[in-house]
Formats: sequence, structure tokens, C-alpha cells
Amino acid sequence: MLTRIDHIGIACFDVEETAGFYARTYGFEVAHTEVNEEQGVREAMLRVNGTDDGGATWLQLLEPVREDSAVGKWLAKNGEGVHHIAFGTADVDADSEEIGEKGVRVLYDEPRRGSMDSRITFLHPKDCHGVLTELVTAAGSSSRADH
Ligand code: V0V
Ligand code: CO
Repeated sequence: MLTRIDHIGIACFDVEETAGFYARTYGFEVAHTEVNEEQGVREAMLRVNGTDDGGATWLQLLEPVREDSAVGKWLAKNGEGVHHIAFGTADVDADSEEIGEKGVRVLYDEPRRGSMDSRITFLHPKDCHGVLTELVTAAGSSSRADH
């Protein structure tokens, strides 16, 4: 069951500069950074708030580390902006299978490693009214309450 919006992914040219904007303008601080080579991104996670199920909602700033990565290609075409939304679930395997059975293309056979050792998969934007949609299960629990 999808229980919350885990994060909004925002494509940008420079993660540090963009994080500076979010800090100055809204007071959101960077809680976590990492490079995900498989996904081709350098990312910063900004925690926005907690939610009723104990999980938080995040902004995920994404800078490409390769031009031919998903975010690199998208930036070249569209410039900076909202790249994807991610719904949080306690069971990304079950939810992606169920959604796939409804005829929505699930991009990975098995969920892959996401931010903070989460497990993630994506639904094709063309099957989701133009929205690249991620499903995410946080490491060790149904939420990222410990961060
Ligand atoms: C592409 N399209 C999008 C889109 N990206 N539409 C909405 N939102 C996006 N973000 C549209 C694009 O405009 C084209 O439409 C069509 O899909 C095909 O796009 P393309 O440029 O030819 O690119 P593809 O087909 O090579 O790749 C698109 C997909 C790719 C979605 C398959 O981006 C992908 O595999 N994404 C999943 C992985 C990912 O995004 N990783 C980065 C975040 P027209 O022009 O034909 O109409 S990593 C992350 O979130 C992490 C680590 C985390 O949360 O922990
Ligand atoms: Co994401």
C-alpha cells in the first residue's frame, strides 16, 4: 500500500548551488548526500517534515554525473525542474507487482538501490499521464523516521 509522498525529485545542474537556494529561501537543510553511480546522479536529500505514519517527506535534488544518465538526458531536453515523484510503501515488491498487473510498465524486474539504502523502482511516465513515478521502501522499515 502506498502510504505517503516520500519525495519529489528535482533535476538541477548543480546540487550545492540548488541546495543553497532551498536553505536560504525556505530554511530546508541537507540531511544526506550521496552519489548513486548506477542511477548516474549526485543527490542531496532535504527533509521537509514528518508524516502521520512516522516517515518524512523529502526533496531530492539530482545532478547528473553522466550526460547519458536519465537525469542528464532529461536536463538537456527540459532544463531544471520537477523530474519525478516518489510514493513511499512498506513493500515495494508487492506494490510494483500489483501495479504492473494493471498494465503500467514497471521499469525494473527487481527493485534497485536508492537513496539511503532504500529499494526503488520506477513506473514509465507514458503510462502515468506524463509523470515519472517512483516507488520506494526505506531501509529497515516502512519509513525514514530515523534520519
Ligand atoms: C522522460 N520522459 C519523461 C521523463 N523522462 N516524462 C516525464 N518525466 C520524466 N522524468 C518522457 C520523454 O519526454 C519522452 O517523451 C519519453 O518519456 C522517452 O524519454 P527519453 O528522453 O527518450 O528517455 P528514455 O526513454 O531513454 O528514458 C526515460 C525513462 C528513464 C523514464 C525510461 O528516464 C528512466 O529509466 N528513469 C528511471 C530512472 C531515473 O529516472 N533515475 C534518476 C533518479 P516524448 O518526447 O517521446 O513524448 S534516481 C532516484 O530517484 C534515486 C536514486 C532515489 O530516489 O533514491
Ligand atoms: Co527518487
